[in-house]
Amino acid sequence: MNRNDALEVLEAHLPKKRYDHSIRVTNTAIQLAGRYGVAKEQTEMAAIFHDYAKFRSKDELKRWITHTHLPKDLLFYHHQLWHGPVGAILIEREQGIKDPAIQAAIHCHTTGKKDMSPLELILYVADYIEPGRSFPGLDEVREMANKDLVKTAWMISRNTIHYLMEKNQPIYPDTFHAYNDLTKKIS
Ligand code: DGI
Ligand code: FE
Ligand code: FE
Ligand code: FE
Repeated sequence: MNRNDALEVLEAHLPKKRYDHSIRVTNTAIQLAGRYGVAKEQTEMAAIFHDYAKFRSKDELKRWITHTHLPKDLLFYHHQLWHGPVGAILIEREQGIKDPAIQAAIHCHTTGKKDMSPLELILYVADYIEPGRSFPGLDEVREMANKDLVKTAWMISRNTIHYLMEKNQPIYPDTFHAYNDLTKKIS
């Protein structure tokens, strides 16, 4: 599938604001891919479709988790965490995109995980720093994204855990696994 076909498909599945976010994430991810030597085509597809399942109903997302190989512990956490794992499955079933690297990046884009590949790191980072986002501390993260991809992802996982704890939110294990693994890897 080329970029234009992919965007046309995406547009049919997302409201305008989320579609525009996806385009900004895609442009950001492609820049990072150039900087860090990651394949452009895979990066582009992963970014375009990363929020593909974001507007499915809670019931539908729950059904996909229940009836596929997806980890059942997701159901004990916030439904906000479900669209990545389900999206990774739906792009194959509905759009015929069967690339494990793309699917894995979409799967973990919200939480991160242990041992993320460069493509996975790029999507995780691009989703957080895309130019439409603004919150305290983001400038520092954007600056680091030009220098060190692992350190940037570490900052994001740390900020995310901090933010969730401030809100007394439960934290999914993969979010901690990302933080612990990245902490070991930063010098
Ligand atoms: O889909 P997007 O809004 O573009 O971004 P996303 O998929 O990264 O989702 C971000 C939200 O997910 C943000 O509000 C923080 C939340 N989140 C990330 N990790 C966890 C989490 N929420 C809970 N409850 N637990 C987590 O581990
Ligand atoms: Fe998302
Ligand atoms: Fe994110
Ligand atoms: Fe997103």
